[in-house]
Amino acid sequence: MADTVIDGIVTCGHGKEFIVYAGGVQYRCHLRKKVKFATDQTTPVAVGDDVVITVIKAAEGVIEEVRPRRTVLSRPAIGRETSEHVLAANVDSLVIVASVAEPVLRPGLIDRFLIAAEAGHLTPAIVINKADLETTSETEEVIAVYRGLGYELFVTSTVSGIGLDDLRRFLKDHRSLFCGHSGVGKSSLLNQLLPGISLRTSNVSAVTGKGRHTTSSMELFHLPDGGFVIDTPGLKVLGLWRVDRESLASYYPEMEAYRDRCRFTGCHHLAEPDCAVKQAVETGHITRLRYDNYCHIYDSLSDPGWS
Ligand SMILES: Nc1nc2c(ncn2[C@@H]2O[C@H](COP(=O)(O)OP(=O)(O)OP(=O)(O)O)[C@@H](O)[C@H]2O)c(=O)[nH]1
Ligand SMILES: [Mg+2]
Ligand SMILES: [Zn+2]
Repeated sequence: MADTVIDGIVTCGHGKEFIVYAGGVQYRCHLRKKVKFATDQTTPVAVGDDVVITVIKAAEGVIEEVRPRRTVLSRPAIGRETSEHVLAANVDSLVIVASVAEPVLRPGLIDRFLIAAEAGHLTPAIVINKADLETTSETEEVIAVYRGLGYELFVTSTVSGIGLDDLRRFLKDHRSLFCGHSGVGKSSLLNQLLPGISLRTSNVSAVTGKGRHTTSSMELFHLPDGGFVIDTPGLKVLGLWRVDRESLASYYPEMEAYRDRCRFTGCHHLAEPDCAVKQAVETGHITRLRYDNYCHIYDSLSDPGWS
């Protein structure tokens, strides 16, 4: 009997083994050698990849081919910065989750995810979760700044239920990936947004105020009306793939608008004299919050060992 060859989507990966969902069935698959060595990336197959598999047993197969990726969420491979690590493929929306408190809101990570989304052709959205906790003026500022820049931003709480209907509507028919620090409530949100799933969640440590890295690997969940959502383990930092000091400002649209008015072409908007961007920060046309994030990320890009 001829082998059955079918199309599927990678929903989960553990070491050399991948789960591929095809025609309503989950297949445990390994990779054909030619797929493994087809690229110089550390991730020849990523969650979200459209693949072709040969079925070898009832629920077992071999990945024969990876279809071209429409979008990628990438970072430099840890310990091998010249190699691309594709965190997920073919995702339309990157849902960047932060929380009002526990853990504290760090807008620097939001910017890193916004940059990675743009670089990989994903549309970003921001979720500020745990709205039931006491909100500080810094949090209010973050919400105002990103809304002011035109980003879709949802304020949510899995405790009070605020914002969940809007977020559910946003996810409908989309392919989304939830990302952010550990403990911000990514899995808790998905438990409420997706019918019939029950992901493990756990408390933020009272001692460190940090999440406990409860989710340990990525997992893809289909939505009832089409599309999917991927839950991911919390990240402390996100290294930026193919973003360097020269190109960083191009990811800050509000800074790009002033670039031609700087005295020097190729101005980095740091110590240079007559910098229109710095003047715009002084006059409040560019927010200090975003400019500071830019400066921090710029500094981090100097260290070749950084990831
Ligand atoms: N007060 C409050 N607590 C929440 C809310 N959402 C989640 N939590 C709590 O926050 C803690 C962490 O939630 P998780 O869903 O495990 O967080 P996560 O982002 O998936 O964390 P990792 O899997 O480690 O990346 C749990 O104790 C949740 O009950 C919320 O809206 N308000
Ligand atoms: Mg989780
Ligand atoms: Zn400048």
